[in-house]
Amino acid sequence: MKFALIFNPFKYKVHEENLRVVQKYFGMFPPLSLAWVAAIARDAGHEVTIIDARTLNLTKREVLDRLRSFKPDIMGFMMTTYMFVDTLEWINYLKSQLKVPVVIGGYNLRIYPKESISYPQIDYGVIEHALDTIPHLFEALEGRRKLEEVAGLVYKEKGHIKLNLPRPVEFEKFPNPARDLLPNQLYAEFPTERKNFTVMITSLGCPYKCDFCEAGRSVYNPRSPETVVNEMEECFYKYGIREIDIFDYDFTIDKKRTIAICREMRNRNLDILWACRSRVDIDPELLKEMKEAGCGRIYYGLESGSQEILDGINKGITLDQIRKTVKYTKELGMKVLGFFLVGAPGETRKTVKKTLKFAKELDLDYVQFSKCLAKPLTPLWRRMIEKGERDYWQDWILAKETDRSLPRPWTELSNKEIDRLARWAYVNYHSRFLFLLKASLRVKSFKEFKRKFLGYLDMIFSQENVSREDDKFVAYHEERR
Ligand code: B12
Repeated sequence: MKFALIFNPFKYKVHEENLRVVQKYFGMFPPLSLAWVAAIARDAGHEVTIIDARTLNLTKREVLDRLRSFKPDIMGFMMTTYMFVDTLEWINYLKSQLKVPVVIGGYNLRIYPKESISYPQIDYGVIEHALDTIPHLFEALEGRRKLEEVAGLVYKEKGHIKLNLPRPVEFEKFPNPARDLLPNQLYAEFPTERKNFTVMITSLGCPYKCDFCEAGRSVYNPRSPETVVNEMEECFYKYGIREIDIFDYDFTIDKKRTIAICREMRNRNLDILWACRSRVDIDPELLKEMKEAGCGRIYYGLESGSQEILDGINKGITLDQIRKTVKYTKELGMKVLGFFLVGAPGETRKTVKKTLKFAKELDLDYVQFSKCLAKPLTPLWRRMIEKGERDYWQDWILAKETDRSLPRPWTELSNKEIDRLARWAYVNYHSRFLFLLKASLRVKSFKEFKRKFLGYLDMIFSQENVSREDDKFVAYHEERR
């Protein structure tokens, strides 16, 4: 089979957790999910291409031209809940022109599989992982298997939607993502310092139980240290990659595994600058190992400067742990980014002020103030559904809802106030003479300077007080400026 995977650009949404300026400067990232799917399909003997229309800045028409010359038997798209309509619009257009079957996959399929394929232009959906489902689906399309034998597939038969339950997979068995099909030289993230840059996933799932996160209590499914470092080595030698952001929910969950990865990176002498996400209840010994292996940046989920808020969201950390870990990370010479929530359960103006003060006291290199949201699968969302509220996200997928700011019954703050407070926190945090001076002195290239400076200017001068739609939204792309 000839399989074309398309990654479409997406707009800013009022219902999402980030402010528009953050979404705009967040970065150009490789469509990693599609690169996994491509590698899986190729290992099963199929011919695959990935068109990263977002990064290559391609119009629908240009993608169509590329597809016409590739002549796919089937097209594939990754769908998230939030950007579902953007991807659907691309599917509508390409399917109307090419008339080949469409298969979709991605996190949203785990939540709303039947709703997602209820559209006539979508033929198949992969509910969880593609590892066995895609090879088996293609066997079925070639007449060597029946559709009802394809585990993890949602499909249509005589006007009815059928769902075959997925089987658990071992992440260790996945081939490395097919980065050879991606324009690796074009990716960059707001804080990146080197090129080429990529993102990596070394484990699936997270055992913690934070109320605002959709990944909590999911099965932790790690790849072995050897497999992880093999992938890094492949990135280094084959794709000229010099900086990697490890996007695992928490890279440091298993201390032994993380240490083994760090030591193996050092054994193989890989000059890679890397970053990862972690909780603050991390062992100092592990932090030292990470620094020695080239870790330059850690993203900590700090969430709030108020202990009551931290306890209320089930975060299981203390302000004191945050202070100690951030201090030690900085002493070791690693940069620290703090993720904070605005509008968490019990939030007031006073607690937001406390959070901003705390962030300043910690003197973080980067901060992110996200609006707390009842995202699908989060405990916050589950509780709203249990109380009998309509599921906005399900309605959104079914096109019964529009993009709008969602209720937050857990705080006295209105949505408008939350928007304003998040904006105020960003502006206030960044507009300090010493912070700006330090940030400017650390910049390593003109491109990095430009990206950060433009981001700052946009944040100060063109950020709206209350989130609104933006029909002209285009994510920042340093190669296009
Ligand atoms: C890297 C990444 C990105 C990258 C690249 C996009 C991508 N997914 O490739 C960037 C930064 C661009 C990105 C953007 C966004 N992302 Co993102 N991203 C991730 C991340 C961290 C890793 C993806 C990954 O490789 N996982 C490992 C692989 C093995 O698992 P997988 O992605 O689920 O893919 C498997 C299956 O789902 C399936 N599959 C996936 N796609 C497809 C497509 C086809 C055709 C088929 C057959 C199968 C299939 O097969 C894959 C292999 O088994 C995940 C979190 C995570 N840890 O997974 C979030 C995640 C997927 N993103 C998420 C979100 C919210 C977004 C954004 C909306 C964020 C934003 N506000 O801008 C955008 C939307 C992008 C879009 N086009 O719609 C959510 C989705 C939640 C949801 N309910 O849909 C996740 C789950 C994070 C989270 N917990 O909130 N993301």
